Amino acid sequence: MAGTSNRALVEQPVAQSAKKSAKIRIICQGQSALNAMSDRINQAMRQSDDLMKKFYITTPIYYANGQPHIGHSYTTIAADVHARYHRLRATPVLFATGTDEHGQKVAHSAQAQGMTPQEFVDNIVGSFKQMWQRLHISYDRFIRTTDPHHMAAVQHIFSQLRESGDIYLGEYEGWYCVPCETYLAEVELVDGCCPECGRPVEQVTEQAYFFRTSAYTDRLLEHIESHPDFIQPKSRRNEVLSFVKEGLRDACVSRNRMEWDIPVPGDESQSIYVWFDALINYLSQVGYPDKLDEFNRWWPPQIQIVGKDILTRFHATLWPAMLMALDLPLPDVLFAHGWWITDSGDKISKSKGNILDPYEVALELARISTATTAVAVDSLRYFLLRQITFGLDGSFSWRALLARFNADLANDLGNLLNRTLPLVERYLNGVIPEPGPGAGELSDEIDHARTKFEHELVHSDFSAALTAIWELLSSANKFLDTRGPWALHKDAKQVELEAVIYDVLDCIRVVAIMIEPFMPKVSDEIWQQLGLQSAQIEKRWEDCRALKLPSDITIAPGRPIFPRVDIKRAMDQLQAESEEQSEPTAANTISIDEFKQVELRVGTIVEAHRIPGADKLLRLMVDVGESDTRQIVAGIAQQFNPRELLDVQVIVVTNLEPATIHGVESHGMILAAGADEPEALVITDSKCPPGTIVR
Ligand code: ME8
Repeated sequence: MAGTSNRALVEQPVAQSAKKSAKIRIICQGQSALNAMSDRINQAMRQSDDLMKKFYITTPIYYANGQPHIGHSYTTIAADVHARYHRLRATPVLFATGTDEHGQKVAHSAQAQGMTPQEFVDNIVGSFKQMWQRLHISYDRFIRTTDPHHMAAVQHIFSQLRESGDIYLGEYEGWYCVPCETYLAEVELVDGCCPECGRPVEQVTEQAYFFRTSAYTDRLLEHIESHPDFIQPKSRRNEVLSFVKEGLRDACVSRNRMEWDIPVPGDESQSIYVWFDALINYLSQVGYPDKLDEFNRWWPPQIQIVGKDILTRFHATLWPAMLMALDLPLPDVLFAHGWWITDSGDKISKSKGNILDPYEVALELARISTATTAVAVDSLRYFLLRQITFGLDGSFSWRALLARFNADLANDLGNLLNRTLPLVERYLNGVIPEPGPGAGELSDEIDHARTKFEHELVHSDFSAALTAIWELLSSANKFLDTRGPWALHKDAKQVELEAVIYDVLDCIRVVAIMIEPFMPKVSDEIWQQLGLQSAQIEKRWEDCRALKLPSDITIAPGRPIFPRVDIKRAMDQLQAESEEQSEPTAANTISIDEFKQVELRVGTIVEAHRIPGADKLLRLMVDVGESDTRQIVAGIAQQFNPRELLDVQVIVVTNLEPATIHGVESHGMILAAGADEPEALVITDSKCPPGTIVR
């Protein structure tokens, strides 16, 4: 018997839509209570599905300024699990994702690669779509902020809010982080730099439009307090509550005109702030403002999943305030998950240059394990959502991935299938038997697993939902061991033998349905091996109950889905390969792509100072274009007099990680010739505008 939940009394909502669904009180006292709970959850889910008749889920739209990585994939896989689960429940689903394509970041990256912004974003969008296909993401809609209907929606909303007085013209004075495209208050800076990316910020004073977020402070507070499930998990809700209680500041929603943006309607001197533009994607992708039938069909989202980085300042404040100003309902749930971080605790991100490509990881796992690529991708999906409780941070490790692969996938799941199918072939001519009397012994365990799974998924606790399935697998494995079909066969107890084999196959069927949202291809493969694919049996959530396995179907065993990995050998091999890769090649060459990662620009030295106590160093202020004047520390004090350097045009590595040298921050490097000591500066032979790209 599977154990009961260790929570004595749990009061939880039963569906995403907290407003619309009833709350039920669950008292876990034993199996009968669990069954009752299951029925009530299902009834409430059905009622709530009926009420909702739809499940609209979104991911953030990712910046189109770099390749998709494991962080983006994490959010998107999580959303995919919800979407697939609701489709299994026969609820109409709209799962939307997309790309955020405007702004200086994108324009800079395009320029650095010698492309037009349009060419650049088209290319990145291709990479995102390819990644989602490779990771078995079943999105329904992919929005691009450069889509004409989206741009029209943004301008429409901007005008509407200007007319209603929610947007007004004022003067912005303060700090701006160019890479994050974020205006920041003095108190938010960390050591004078952006709290998000750690890079220097610019001081700006400009006329700009403001959105009256402050006017919505009280309403938002009231909404969060009266909707306990609106912001999840709880820890994030508390953070947001304290942020809102301090009073919201009006948000600057335009800035001086840039080259790659949506202009403010009727004021071509201003661009619409990228976050205002980006958040509107959630509305425009369901037809707002002109396709109202479609919009009314889907709005509001049942859940919006974002990373914790973009919750408090954007999704939990600016966004709901915008919706309130538009008089639109707020999303039912905003869930902010944690970060995948490196072993040293850094967030994995484009700006930190430490990204991990999930497809590369899957290919490597396929190579190490000899599983198919599709299975390796699903295994990675499983790992990402099983390993870390959704909401917390986690660090990726190969050892942990391989351990899960062996223990959970190869042993618990794979072995159950690999042990059972040969029994069907050996004792039952490869045909699924009738359940017969005595079958259904795993029925309680199945009900328990399903109930727990549903309950955990409602709260996006993917890891706990998977644990529920694995508890069922463990029961099934134990059942097979203790009921020993081998002995039953020897004793010629055919009826019992058939019942035992039927129960285990039935349980594998249920598991195949339950893992579908997480591992769709593995689920298909199990379905296929059970013979249910050829028999054209559909996977439906309502069939996650005992004794629903059809009989008289011929199974179709295949090769083991999860071949076991020798972890020690694999780790040694990975270690050796990574050492090999980090050694310079014989010719000491780098690829053109590696070279393209170095951003070189023409910079004009506008100030040069000696650094007290450092006789080799100069502190330079270098204009690298687009209002970016960098402080750079250069080891050239013994060769050059600061005064000689004024107005000299040098070549600057502009995307070098900031460093502190002799207590002075340095944001870039200037190129100089000379093996040990700089002998000559690399300069331009004619005047170029600062910021000109060097290729
Ligand atoms: O913020 N761990 O786009 P973005 C987990 N365009 N998740 C991570 C992650 C990590 N290390 N790194 C990124 C933007 N993510 C805006 C969004 S929405 C209207 C506009 C995921 O490309 C996580 O979901 O920087 C995070 O919120 C998102 O990618 C940020 O993606």
